[in-house]
Amino acid sequence: MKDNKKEMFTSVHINWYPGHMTKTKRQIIEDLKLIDVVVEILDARMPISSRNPDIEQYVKNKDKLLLLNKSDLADNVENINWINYFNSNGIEAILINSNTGEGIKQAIKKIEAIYSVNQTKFQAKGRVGKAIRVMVLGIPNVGKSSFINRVSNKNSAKVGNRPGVTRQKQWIRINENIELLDTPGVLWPKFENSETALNLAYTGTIKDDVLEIIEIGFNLIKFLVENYLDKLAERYKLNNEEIKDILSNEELQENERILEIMYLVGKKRGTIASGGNIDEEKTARLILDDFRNGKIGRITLEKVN
Ligand SMILES: Nc1nc2c(ncn2[C@@H]2O[C@H](COP(=O)(O)OP(=O)(O)O)[C@@H](O)[C@H]2O)c(=O)[nH]1
Ligand SMILES: [Mg+2]
Repeated sequence: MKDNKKEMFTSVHINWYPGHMTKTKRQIIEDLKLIDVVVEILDARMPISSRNPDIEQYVKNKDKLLLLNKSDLADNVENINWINYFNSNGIEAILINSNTGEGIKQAIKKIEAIYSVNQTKFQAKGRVGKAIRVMVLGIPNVGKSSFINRVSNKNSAKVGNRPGVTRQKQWIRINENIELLDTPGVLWPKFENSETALNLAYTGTIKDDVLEIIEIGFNLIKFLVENYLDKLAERYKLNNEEIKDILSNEELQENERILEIMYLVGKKRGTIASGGNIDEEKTARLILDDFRNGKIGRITLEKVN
C-alpha cells in the first residue's frame, strides 16, 4: 500500500454553502400561512439526517405527519423500529413507497383523520365545509414530487433526479376533504456532523462533489463492513476467508483494512486503471450507484438508539 494512503479518510472534508436555500426558506414560511397540515417526507434510510430541525420553529402550530419514503430501500426491521420510535414520541409517522404507491392510502386516511379532529377548530375560524390544506416538505431528492404525483393520481408535478425541478404553484384537489399545494417546500439539509454529511452523500441527496467521491465510497464501504458485511459480500461475491484475513490483519490500520476490502470489490468488478491498479474512483462510483439503486439490498443508515 502506498504510504500516503495511511493518512487518508481520517476525517471528512465538507464543502457546503447553504446560501441558496434562504430564498426557498422565505417561500416556505410565506406558503405555510395558507396551510393546515404539514407533511414532512423523510428518507426511511436516514430519518434523522433527512429531517430538518430548523423547520420545527415555523411549523410548530401546524398539524404534522411524517412520511418515511423509500421504505423499499431501507431495512424492514429498522423501518418498523422507526415508526414505533416516532409514534411512541407522539409523532404520527407512516412508511411509504412513492414509486409503487405503498402506504399512500394510509397517509391520505391519516390526513383525513387530522382533518376530522380539527373540524371544531375550523368551525371557530368560520371555515366550515372547507377542505384541509396540505403542504409537502422535505430535503432535495427525498421523493416530494413522486409523492405528490401519487396522491394526485396524475403526473402533473414534475419528477426528477436532480433537486429543484419543481417550479409553479398550484393546488391539487386530492378528494373532497384535502387540497394539496403542488409546490413542495424544499428544505435545506443540515450538516450537524460528518456522519450526517456522509448519509446525505451516500443517498445522493447532496451532489457528489460536495465531498470527495472516493471519500464517500470509502466511508460507505466502511459502514457496510461494520453493519451489513453479509450483504456486501453477497453482492460482490467476496470470499469470506479473504475478508476475515483482511479484517483480522494486525499489520494494517483500520482504514487500510477497509481500503483492502474496497480493492477486493474493485478486483471482483474489474474497476482497474491503466497500469493494473484498482481505480479507486471507479470503485467508489460503482458501490455508490449500487447502493442508491438498492442493489446491495435494503440498508438503513441510521438506527433507533
Ligand atoms: N426506491 C424508491 N425511489 C423513490 C421513491 N420515491 C421517490 N423515489 C426516487 O427518488 C428520486 C427523487 O424523487 P423526486 O420525487 O424527484 O424527489 P424530490 O426532489 O423530493 O421532488 C427519483 O428518482 C424517484 O424515482 C421510493 O419510495 N422508493
Ligand atoms: Mg421535486
